[in-house]
Amino acid sequence: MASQHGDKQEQLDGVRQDPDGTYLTTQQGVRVDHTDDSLSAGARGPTLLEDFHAREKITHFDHERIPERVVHARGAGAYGYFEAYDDRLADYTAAKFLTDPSRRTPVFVRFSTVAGSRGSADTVRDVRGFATKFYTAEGNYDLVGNNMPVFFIQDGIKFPDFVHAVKPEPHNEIPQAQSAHDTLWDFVSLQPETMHMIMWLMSDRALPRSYRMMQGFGVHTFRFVNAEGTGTFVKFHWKPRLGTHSLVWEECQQVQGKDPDFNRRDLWDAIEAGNGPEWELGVQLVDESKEHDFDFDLLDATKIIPEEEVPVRPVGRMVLDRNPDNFFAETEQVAFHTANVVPGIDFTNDPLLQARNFSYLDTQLIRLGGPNFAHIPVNRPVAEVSTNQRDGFQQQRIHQGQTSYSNNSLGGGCPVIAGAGNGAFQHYQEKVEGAKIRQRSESFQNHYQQATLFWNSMAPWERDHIIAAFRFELGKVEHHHVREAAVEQINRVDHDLAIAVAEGVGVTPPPAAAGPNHGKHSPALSQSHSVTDTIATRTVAVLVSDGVDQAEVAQIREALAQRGATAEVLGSRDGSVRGADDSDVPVDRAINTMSSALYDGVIVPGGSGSVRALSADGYAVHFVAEAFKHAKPVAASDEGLAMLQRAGVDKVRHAGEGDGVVSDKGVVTAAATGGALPDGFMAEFAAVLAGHRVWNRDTEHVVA
Ligand code: HDE
Repeated sequence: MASQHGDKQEQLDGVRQDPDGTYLTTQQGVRVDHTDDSLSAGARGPTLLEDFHAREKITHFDHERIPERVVHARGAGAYGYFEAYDDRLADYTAAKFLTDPSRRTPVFVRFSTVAGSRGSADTVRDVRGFATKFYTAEGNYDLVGNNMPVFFIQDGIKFPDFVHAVKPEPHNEIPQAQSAHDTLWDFVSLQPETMHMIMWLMSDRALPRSYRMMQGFGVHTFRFVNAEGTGTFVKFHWKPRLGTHSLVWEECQQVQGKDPDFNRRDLWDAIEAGNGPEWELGVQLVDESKEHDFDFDLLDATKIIPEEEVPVRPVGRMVLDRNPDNFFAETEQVAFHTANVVPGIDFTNDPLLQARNFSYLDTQLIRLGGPNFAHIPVNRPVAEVSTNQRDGFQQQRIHQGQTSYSNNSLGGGCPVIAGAGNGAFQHYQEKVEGAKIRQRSESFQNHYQQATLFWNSMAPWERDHIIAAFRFELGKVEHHHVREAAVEQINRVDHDLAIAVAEGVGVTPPPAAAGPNHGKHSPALSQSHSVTDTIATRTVAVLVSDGVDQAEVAQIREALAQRGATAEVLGSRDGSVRGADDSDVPVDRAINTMSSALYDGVIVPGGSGSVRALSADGYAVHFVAEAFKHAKPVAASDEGLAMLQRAGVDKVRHAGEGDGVVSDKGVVTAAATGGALPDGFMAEFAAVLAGHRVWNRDTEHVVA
């Protein structure tokens, strides 16, 4: 039976519990008449042991916590579905969910940061996890990826070393959710295979504007296997419909205080508003005969296959459209595992992947308390499960019958063993030989070429951000020799980059390049080539006070709503302000509770009283100045132009009387509007907003 989107939700309906209309009971179902005072011997006397309700309530509370994930502890998840575009991949894989366009396969996706603990902030400089569980009709398939296509290390045996280095330092547990500290950079400078991933980590990819606006990658080279048993190497890519966009670092740091749940809230709100995010799944396919045709090893997870060499082939799309009902039950208890594969998808000998295939099952045993975690509702397949596995903590099934072994005659031979003809997983028959040794392959030794490729492929503004990131990170390193060693590694990536970093962190710049820059580019790596044709789901702040031109506010709201974006009216006070015509203009939030860092752009409408009040309000002035500094679209009309002057947004051209709409470096203005925004004002603002940020502003104004 083909699995449909609803199946997983129907299954979950069986365990969902709504307290509406119920009486409070104990875990045993006994109704309780009082839950505010313990049973005691006299109103001021000792509490009695026989108070079963108090004991149960406190005991359960005492045991509410489970270990957080050793990495990727902080995350947010949602349900949705995946559907393949067509059956063309059937030549390569027997995986039905990728080749049967009539199926809607349910999914659960969890996004995460890596280094921070469960209570840390969202907008840290870090890799983001992008893990997808496909509840296919043939069993669960987990694609446990990241938002960067490579990894820090090549062999899983180094993972504990790497994670110990990046996590808070062991003696004082400082710093939380930061890579800017001595142990990480000490590790990096002594482990050159990290350099490619370090370039990604120092880039804006580490600061996603939204989980909905980041790519996902399977990272490893996996193997497709078709119905005939023929293998093809495959790399998985997720591309977001809304484009790949990032915050700027200063903004991230502010958001950590103003709204530590920024990315989590954004995902939740978008789904609640019916704007379920969408990604396209793509694959890069490499014929087995071409395994050795590259200047890197396909089994090395610190390398990409440049998209210009092997194009990404679109396969299908995924939409997330339902938030979980309960964070702990679903998002916290979901258990991903790279070894959860279905017929048609298999592994390669990538030594990082091999270690992962051990680690994920192992970690669930401690995290979820025993071997029955697959019975937890979010982890349950929609495919039929029938094993001979029995007992264990928290067994949730009641297995009937006398037998729990194969082969048996007493149970009629059930469960029966399937063959290839009725859907059994067939391991790819790879021929392997070799001596038993501990040795990194020669073909894994080139650690810098793709780090340089990444650097070469960046737009000038992306390079500025990378330099600033290195300077920030190494600037936090206390040991001078660690800074020096890191700069020495950077010099092997690119000499100019090394000089720029060294100069910012008090290290003597390397006198010469460690080798020539190969000069190769891969345009697909730059975020400047991402989607810029939509403002759907963007949020724009509209600053108002008493006397604001109410008609302009209405026009702004309308124009943004038409394009799928939202205006949030921020007032000098909450509730409402008075319009120029004395009408009530509703306010969504008070300015002083928010920050420009939480918005994609800002507009100051006209109205002399309003602009006079805003110009005298430090929060409002700072709001505009900061949005400009963070390269965001800024717009003002009529008297609102004075606010731009006040905020120091004065080195761009502003509209004068009779100019109509002027747009200069993302600052959109119109003068003497007479209370109605001229045609084209909001269209121009929307066009700038669709570009996400205005990176060609004078760099002296823009923060990296
Ligand atoms: Fe993970 N990783 N990992 N990892 N990883 C975990 O599993 C591990 C690696 C990734 O939302 C853990 O259930 C080892 C690469 C994601 O629940 C653990 C190695 C990539 C998530 C683990 C790696 C990832 C995890 C911690 C090196 C990108 C979060 C809790 C051999 C392709 C999944 C858990 C979620 C989580 C081990 C490397 C992605 C300990 C040993 C490479 C997205 O099992």
